This record gives sequence, structure tokens and C-alpha cells, in this order.
Amino acid sequence: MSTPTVTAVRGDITAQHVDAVVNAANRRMRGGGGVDGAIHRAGGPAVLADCIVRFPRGLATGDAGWTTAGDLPARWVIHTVGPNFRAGERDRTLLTSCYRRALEVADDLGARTVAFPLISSGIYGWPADDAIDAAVETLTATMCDVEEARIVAFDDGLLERLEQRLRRPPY
Ligand code: AR6
Repeated sequence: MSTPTVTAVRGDITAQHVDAVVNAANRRMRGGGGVDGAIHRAGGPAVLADCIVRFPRGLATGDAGWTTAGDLPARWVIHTVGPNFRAGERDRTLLTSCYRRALEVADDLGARTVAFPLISSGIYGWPADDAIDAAVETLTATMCDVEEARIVAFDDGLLERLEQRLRRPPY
């Protein structure tokens, strides 16, 4: 066990060739927009079918769980529910918990490479710079068997900010 190497790339989370991709889901766990919509579209109906079986009552904010990745290049989807800043959920420990719990689930699965979106920073409205700090702080400090934690930025501006943050230790 050690801490993962944290990398940043620009791209689409659904195109990552990794053991597991992380979904920025919601508590209902029945799909949605943003990353969630993209994962369900690209993964196909097997992802929703598995969500219904594994999460009959949904998932709590800050928690994580897994399903098949269906037609995605990854083997598993690790779903986590970030806090909805826009709706007043502003407890930062809920956001860091998403990253920590996702790594724990990855360990349970034996996943060594895991791709993360920047959880809560889209539809849920968490300010991007603090969302980057929370991701980098938590991923660089959590002991686990994951070797690479890859943060996937959807646009060049976000990638630039992530790369700057990763060049600025201590994390
Ligand atoms: N690949 C990588 N990053 C992406 C992609 C993609 N395909 N699509 C969006 N992003 P969001 P949240 C970026 O909104 O804020 C859903 O409806 C996006 O630019 O997907 O946690 C769920 O069902 C942003 O930086 O997740 C929930 O209801 C980041 O990924 C709610 O949205 C996260 O944006 C969750 O909102």
C-alpha cells in the first residue's frame, strides 16, 4: 500500500482505458446529466440495470459503490455522490469523502488505474479551484493499492489549473 500517483489529462471520462472510471452521480442512482449522462449513454443499459440491483435505495452523499461498466473500455464504474453546493450542501468533508470512498471501492475491486472527473464542480456548482484542491489533497494522501489516479478535465482551462496545482507541492 502507498499513495497513488495523481495525473491530469484532458478528455472525456468515457474514453479512458483504465480499470475503473468514477461517476459523479446523484443520490437516486438512476442516471442524470453531465458525467452521469455520458457514462450511462456510453456504457449502455447494463449500467442502469446494475444500479437498480445494487442501489435499490440509492446512495448517500459522500459514499461510493460500483457497477459493471457495460460497453465502456473500463471494467467497472465506481459511482459516488458529491455534495450539491448549489442546493446548500457545503460540507467539504462530504466532497473529500467521495475521493476516499472511491479509492476504497477500487481497492475492494482490485482496480489499479482509476479515472476521476472533478466531482461536484459541474451541475452541483462547487467552485472549481476548491474542487481541484479537494481532489488533489485527498487523492495524493490516501493510502491504497491504486497506482494511478487520473483526473480527467473536460476542457483546456480546467486542465491548466489542475496541472498548476499538481506542480505545487506540498499537496
Ligand atoms: N468527461 C469528463 N468530465 C466531464 C464530462 C465528461 N464526459 N462531462 C462533464 N464533465 P457534473 P456534478 C465535467 O455536472 O457537478 C448529474 O446530473 C464537468 O465539466 O457531471 O458532480 C448527476 O446525475 C465538471 O467539471 O457532476 C448529478 O445530479 C465535472 O465533470 C449531478 O449532475 C463534474 O460535472 C452531479 O453534478
